[in-house]
This record gives sequence, C-alpha cells and structure tokens, in this order.
Amino acid sequence: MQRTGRFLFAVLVVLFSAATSQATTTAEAQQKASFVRLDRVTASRALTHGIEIRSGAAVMQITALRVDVLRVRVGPAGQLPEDASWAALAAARASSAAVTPESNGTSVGFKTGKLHVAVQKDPLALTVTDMEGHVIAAQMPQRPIEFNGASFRVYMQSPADEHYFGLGDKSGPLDRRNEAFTDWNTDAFGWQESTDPIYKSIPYFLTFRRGVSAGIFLDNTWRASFEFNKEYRDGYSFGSEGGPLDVYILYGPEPKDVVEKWAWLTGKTPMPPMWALGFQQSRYSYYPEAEVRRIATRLRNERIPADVIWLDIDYQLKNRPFTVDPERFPHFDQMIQDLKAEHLRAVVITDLHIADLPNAGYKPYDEGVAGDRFVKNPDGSTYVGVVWPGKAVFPDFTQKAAREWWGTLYADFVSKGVAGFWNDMNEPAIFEVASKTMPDDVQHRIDEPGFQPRVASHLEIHNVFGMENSRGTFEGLLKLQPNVRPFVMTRASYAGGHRYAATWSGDNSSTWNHLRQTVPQLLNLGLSGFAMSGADVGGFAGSPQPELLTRWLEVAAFQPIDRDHTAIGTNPQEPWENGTPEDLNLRRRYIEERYRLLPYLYTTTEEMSRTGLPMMRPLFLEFPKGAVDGQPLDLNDPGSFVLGADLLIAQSPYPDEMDDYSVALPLGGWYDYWTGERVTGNKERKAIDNSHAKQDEIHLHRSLYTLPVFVRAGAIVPEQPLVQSTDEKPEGPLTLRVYPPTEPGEACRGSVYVDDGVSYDFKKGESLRMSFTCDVTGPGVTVRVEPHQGSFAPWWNQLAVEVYGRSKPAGGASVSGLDGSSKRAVETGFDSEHHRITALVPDSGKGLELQLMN
Ligand code: NBV
Repeated sequence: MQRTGRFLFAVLVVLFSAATSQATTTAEAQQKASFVRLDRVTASRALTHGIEIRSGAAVMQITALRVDVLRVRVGPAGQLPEDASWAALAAARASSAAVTPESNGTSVGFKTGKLHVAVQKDPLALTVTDMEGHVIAAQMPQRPIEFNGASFRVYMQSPADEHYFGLGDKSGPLDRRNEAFTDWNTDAFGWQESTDPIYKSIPYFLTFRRGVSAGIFLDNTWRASFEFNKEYRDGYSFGSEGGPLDVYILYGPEPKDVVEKWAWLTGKTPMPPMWALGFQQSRYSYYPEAEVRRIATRLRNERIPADVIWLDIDYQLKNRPFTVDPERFPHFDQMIQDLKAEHLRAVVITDLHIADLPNAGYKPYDEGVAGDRFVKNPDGSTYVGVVWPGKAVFPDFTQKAAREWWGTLYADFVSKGVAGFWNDMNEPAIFEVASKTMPDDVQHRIDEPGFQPRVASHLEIHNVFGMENSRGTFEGLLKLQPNVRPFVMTRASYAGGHRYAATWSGDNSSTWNHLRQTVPQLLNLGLSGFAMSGADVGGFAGSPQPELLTRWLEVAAFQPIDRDHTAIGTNPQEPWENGTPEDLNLRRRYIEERYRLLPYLYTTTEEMSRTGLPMMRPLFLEFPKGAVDGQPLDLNDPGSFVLGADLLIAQSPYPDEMDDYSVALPLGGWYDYWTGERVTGNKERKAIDNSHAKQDEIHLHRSLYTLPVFVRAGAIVPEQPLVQSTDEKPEGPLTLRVYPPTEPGEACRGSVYVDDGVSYDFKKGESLRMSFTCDVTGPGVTVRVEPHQGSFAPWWNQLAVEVYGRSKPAGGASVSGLDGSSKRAVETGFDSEHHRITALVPDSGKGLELQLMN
C-alpha cells in the first residue's frame, strides 16, 4: 500500500512539475519511451561541431568541445536531455571545435585535429580513434545502447590489456578492471575492501592501454553503475536508472593530459591554506574544553609539529549544528584564541541536519523556516529525518538562495577565528530507516542558474546533495572573508566536488588492510579530481596495534592530508599514545620530515591548483611508458605512489607481513631519499619492445624504522628547516637537494613556489617562484638557480645546496652570477653518511651558478 502510495505521489510530482514549468525534464521524456534500442543509423546530419544521428525515434548527438574532448548525448524519444550540469563547467560545455565530416558506405562521422569519430551504421556503434590509430573508446556492436523506461545502459569494448582508474573513493584495488560499482552516496561506517557503494559518486574513470589514456565521464546524478569485464570479459558497461545519457570522452594521449582535461571540464582544486598541509589531530570527540587544551599542550610539549585540532560533534549543544555546548566549552572563544596563540587552528564539524526545533530560538531552524529553505515531502510538508540532533530538517542545497543562506550561518564561527569546517553525514545519512537516507520521493526544488527551475525527486539529487552542501559552505566562507582561502572537508560528493572541498576516507578501520587501502583509495580520488584527500590516520573504527599506528603515521606523512582521527570509545590514538618511546620517536620523525618537505609539498599543491594534477600520483601517471602491458606491478601495486613528480614512496604491498618485497622502479635512475645513495636494482626484466622503457626491480627489506622513499634522478627537491607549525617562519637557508641525472645531458630540474599561505594575494602577483636546473659534465656538476619571479619576499636569504650520490668530497667549487660575473670560490662540505656534497651560498634573488668540481 505504502509503495503504491509513493508511486502515485511520484507520478503526481511529475505531472505537477510538467504543468508548472515549460521544462520537459529528462525523466519525463524518458518515461514516455518504454523500450528503445539504438541499433542502427536511420538518418544523420552534419553539425558545425559534430554530427546528429537518428536511430528510429531516438537521437544521438556527438559534438567536439575541443579537438580532444567529445560530448555524446542521447535522447530516446527524440529530444536531447536538458543541457545542464552540476559537474561540467558551463564554459566547457559551451566551447566547441570545428570538425570535418568523414563518411563512407558503412559509417558516418567526422574528424577533429586529434580524433576520428566514426559511427557504424548497422549495427550502430561509435568508435573514437586517435591519429595514430589507437582506439580510444568503442561501443560493442553486439550491444547497442538500450533504454528500458528511464534506465539505460551503454556497452564498450575492453581489450585485455586496457586498465581502468578513478571512480572516486571506491574501495578495492587501484585498477578497476574486473570490478563492478554502484554510485549511490552511502554512509558506510566500517566499510571494507569490497564494500560498495560508499560515500561518493564520481562517475568518471580513466582508461589506460599501452601508454595511451582517455577519460570517460557519465554526467548523470541518478543511481548509476559501472562494471568492468563482468558481463563480457572483453567489455565494460555503464548505465543509470534514470536521468540523462550524457557522456564526455577526454583524449590524452598521456594520462596526465587526461587529468588536465578533467580539470578543464570540471574545474581545479582551489589553492588550500598552507596550514591544511600540516599535521592535524582529531578524534570523535575531544571534549570538554580542558581536553582540547590538554591535546594542544601535549602536541607542543612532545614537539610534534602540528597545525590543526578538530572538534567533532560533542562540542555542540545536543548535537545541534552551529551551537556550542556552554557547559563543556564555557570559554569557547577564548579557547580558539589560545589555540591560535599556540599556532594551532580549529576545524569544527557543522553537519547539514538542522535540529527540528520550532519556537526554541534556534537560528538555523527559524531562519530556514522563514526562508522556506528545507526539502519537502510530496504533500508539501517539510521532510523530517532522525540524525544526531534527533528529528532534523535539511536545507535544499539545489537552490542557490538556500546555499547562500547556509553560508551565512558560518559568520559567527568565522568571527570567533575558527579556521576550517567539516561537512559530515551529507550523503545524506539518516538514522532509523533501512535505506539509511531520505525517501526517494523527497522533493528538491531546483532553482539554479543554468538549470530550468523544476521539482526533482531525491532519486535525482541524492548523489549531488553532499557536493552542493559543501559548495554552500565554501562559497559562504568566501563571501564572509573574500581574501581568505576556505578550508572545507566533505564526506559525500559528486564529480566536480573538488572545487569546493577536500575529502577523506570516511569511516575506515584500524586494520592493516585499511592501511593498505589508503594508497589505492587516495590515488583514485586524486585521479577523479579530489587531490586534497586523506584517510583517517590510524583508522577510525577500532584501535590500532602500536606498530600499525607507527607505520600509518609514517606513510601518511607523504599523503596530501595527514589527519589522525578515531571513533568514540576507541583507545587514545595521538602519536604519543599506544606505543613505546621508540614508536613515538619514529612517529615524530616522519611528521618532522613532512614539515621539512613543506616547500616541496606546497610547490606541488600550487601545481595541483594550476593544472589539476593530483599531489599523490600512481606510477603510471608519471611514467606511462614504464607501465606497458605485461608489467602489471606498476598498475596495481597497493604500496607504491609518487608524491609530486619526484618522490616515490614504496610501502610494502602487504604491510603486515614480515617478508622482504620488491618494487619496480621506472627506469631513469633513483636515489634513496634517506641515505642519498644511488639505487641500483636488478634489471633482469626485459623491455617488451625498445620503444617502451623497462623497469628496474629492487628488493626491499621491511623495517619499522625506514619507510622506503626514492627520489627520481634529475630532481631538485626544495626543503626547509624544521618548524612546529606552518605559521612559524623557518630559520635558516632554503635547502636544494640536487639528485643528478644518470647520464650527462639528461634533464635535471626543480622549482619552489611560496606565498603568504592564507590569502589570494598570489593572484595579484604576491608570490615567488624560483626554478633550478643541474648539469652533469665531465669535470663536475653545475647547479643553476634562476632569478626570483614575483614580488613575494622569501623567508630565506641563503641556499644550502646538497648534491647527492657523491662518494668523495668536491675537488673545488665556485659560485657566480648568471652573467658569469663575480665568480668566487666557495667552501664545500662532504657528508659520507648521506653521500652528499654541501655548499652554502647567498640568494640575492638574481640567480646564480654553482660549480662543483669532481
Ligand atoms: O561526527 C562523528 C563521526 C565522525 O567522527 C566521522 O569521521 C564521520 O565519518 N561521524 C562520521 C558520525 C558517525 C560515526 C559513527
């Protein structure tokens, strides 16, 4: 009965919205078409930027947004879906490239400067190839696109050596081949390696085959699914239970090109405040106030560098968002100021469930009701669900005005000096119901630039609700403080959500397997746009063994967000807890290393915000030629990743096992980050053919003391003296760690980027960039430092140059200006333990050349 009632309501919603707006929604158009198969081309028409194809009543439009980005839209009843998107930027959707028609007896299509697009007429099958003949994407001819009512499915060919990456936070191996996934944002406490769906829906993945890569994005917010090589071993498919068939195909050829095109289509991760790169301490929950102060004092007393303390739900009065419990936190404002004085920032949780609290003077509720901001049931009443505060109501984040109002709720915390905000539970999570979320028929009243105003069911909005929640927070914070970079952390999101927030693993567990999961999960998130991501360090559910916590803190020091967090009721999990003094020393040492690496990390972050390249990268992204088929270690090794372009971290793929393990280093030469020594592996593995570089396998002994980190030969890595917080000005020189290339003439480069770390003044040129190169010649090594670019005054005035891989002192050294002027001798040091020659030179900002003789 209930279900029939709901169905009738749903029908009424559809009829109501059709009557109240001119808009023909996708759902309605598709409802009219019961079963449609696009099995052959019955007509076609060239367009300036593509082609329009008819298959019976159905229409398919393929257009070139650029020479290397295509959009494919299909309307089963002859009308294209509404051209609107929560993910793809309007400017990208509006751009176009000229095409040249290309047809023959069996197919119709066009070419761009980079791609051939051919649609076979019978059976209808789209194939996209590049100019070298690589197939980028091809439909399976035996499985044409099918619509069954509102649902549809698309089948694509999957050659045996093609691999798949991305799809957001989905758990399991890095390579999605042979896996299947559902997109339906879900509160997945205690998720495991095979749990699906979890928190986010990012219906986008990269294909990778023999060094060539493409991106496939199904821009559809409804419950969607992807399977790779399940139904057909040589096919993959995707589809949705409703909404538009709107697909983007992004051509590489290299995986990095695809990542940059994804950023072009959906935007880049904005530059975060520098403090977000610091170590962050959290738990569910630190209270009362004295406990927060105790953690702050202990961090400083133990000399564990740290930037942030997080306040979870228990700081609030009865779990009501935007309140503070006056008993637990009698001096909240003073506490925030005191933390600040210790160079610690507070990030506080602000969930989206507003307590259903009429006539109680609760501002978020009162204002929300007055402004008609909350989502409704089909009968027009406000939807009420039970979450942390008990009965709660939910802002309709699909309305610009509602998001703007939500943003104003932050004014109070911002004025108190709270630095960052945490949007949890925004799948949205609802207690006491089997579905764990809102009913399907809850109504969202879309009122949004670029969209036709209409009523949409929760089925359509569910997967974007969390993203629009974090958007409201981010944009609200920007409005409150236009020259301060917001920091927002969201749990649920959709494609493009990286424009507004960082994210985390959700509720992982304190197990070895979860330590292992952090690598593939964060790598796939980065490829999906979420470059600022971290896992709960130490694990959320349960308590880690001391060794597990130590190892976790070691590897997290090289991941984008380094936040130690655990659940309520678990053992204390701060670095000084749960371990021997030796554990504490190790944990501190790795956090310290992160702080020494800040110039490198920050420079990588700036690159991320400019290009879309994630900070944490899978090996195939940096070395696409070193990961040719037949050498799968690179593609699915759950232990290895590259931080920035030059640091390769090689955790054991099975970190709980005692055994030695091996890692395939891409060829080109590597150094041990800790000893500074050149690393030589065993080069027995043969190249498949000469056009692809082979890999160099090295054997590693597992040790708690040393997480293996390697540096690419030809890299120059900037580092700084140790500080206890990113607020602190480093005292001493900027260090340039120079790792000369293997052969003379090979590239050797690096750069450093600095700015004030908090504001947008860098957009007005208030930044500093400095590039370096090195050159290995017969007589020695030359390090060249280019003049400063930009007006920001650096914290250093000297450079400590360290040249690695050396077995003896320099035979002499000199420094000169870039024009060869004022050449003078320099003293050098030799450190045999670290295989380095060192020299200290003043940095005038005008550039210099340092020559070290053999
Ligand atoms: O707010 C409490 C927790 C939070 O600590 C965690 O990080 C979130 O993922 N939250 C979930 C609510 C429920 C946890 C069982």
